[in-house]
Amino acid sequence: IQSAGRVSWAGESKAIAEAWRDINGNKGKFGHVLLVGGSYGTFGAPSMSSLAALRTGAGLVTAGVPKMIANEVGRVTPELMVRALAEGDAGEASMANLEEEKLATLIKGISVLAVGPGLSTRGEASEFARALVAKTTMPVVIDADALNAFAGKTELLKSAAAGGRTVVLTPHPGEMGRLAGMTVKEVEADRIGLARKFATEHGVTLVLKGWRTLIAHPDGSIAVNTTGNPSMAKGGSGDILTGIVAAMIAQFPQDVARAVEAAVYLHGLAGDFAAHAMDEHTVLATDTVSHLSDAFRYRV
Ligand code: NPW
Ligand code: AMP
Ligand code: MG
Repeated sequence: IQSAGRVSWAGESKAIAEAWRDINGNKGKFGHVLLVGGSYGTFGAPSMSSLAALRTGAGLVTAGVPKMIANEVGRVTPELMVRALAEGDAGEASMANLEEEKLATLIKGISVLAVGPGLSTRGEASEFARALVAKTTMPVVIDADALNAFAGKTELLKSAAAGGRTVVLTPHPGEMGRLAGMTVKEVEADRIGLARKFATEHGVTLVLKGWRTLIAHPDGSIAVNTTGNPSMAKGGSGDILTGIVAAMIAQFPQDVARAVEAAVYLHGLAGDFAAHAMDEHTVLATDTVSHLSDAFRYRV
């Protein structure tokens, strides 16, 4: 780490989440997250992302998911609003959602977009993800299958970030490899170098997940996360991180770098509290959400 130039600890940014919420605040002041994802068979992913976004403090959260799974996703918690998306034959989001009027309705009032969890790569889903990112201008968090949609097409990410738009990518090493056209082994060989290069060349914030998740900013600065444990090496953990990242950006749009670092730190810390209260084997990703309160309250 020392040989890689200046790095900081993600935990230093947690202070951003320690201040009281504005006493005059209302739900309109804490941002409206739109979580777009899900497909037949993976309704859990957008459900978990949405739940995490609500538990992190976003004012409003809407899940935009294929019609076939909309009711199911809505049942994760009644606070969640749901928009049914037009779908293809295999229950995946289709290009029809990007017709001008439909898109305008979908993104009305939205302050942060998160796209990818459970989206699938079937039918038009990948084209839909790319076009959704291209046709919108609010801060965007790109995860899971929406990252796969940009594999070998990363110049589109660069265009999306041009002009200073906040673009946050949250790949695990497998997704990072697909994005950058490398093997997982090559990704792991120099995580700091790769993350910094990708973030600066594309003008994006890159969250390279795993043990000791890295957060690389467009200016080349890097933060290392120290929280998290193997109880989180289970399906759903990343989907939950996506919701936390989006909700932190929604609440702290003026300081995206610290918002993303704090999100990664809180996610891991909630996982640490869950593992302590339960057992590394038994913790589920949703248990991590249940321990977010402990993470927010924790003072170093
Ligand atoms: P291998 O096997 O080592 O070659 P995928 P996904 C690699 C949704 N989900 N270190 C590894 O490759 C997601 O949101 C839905 C090294 C592994 O086999 C997505 O939309 C759930 N390598 C979709 O499913 C719960 C690593 O990548 C491969 C690595 C697919 O996402 C589950 C797997 O990655 C899931 O979140 C690491 N740390 N991590 C639901 N309940 O609805 C991964 N790899 O093929 O991108 O599949 O991550 O499961
Ligand atoms: P995903 O593969 O998209 O579900 O993301 C997995 C999430 O769990 C990421 O935030 C990882 O950083 C975290 N995670 C997985 N395994 C570990 C581990 N062994 N130690 C710390 N964090 C982990
Ligand atoms: Mg994932």
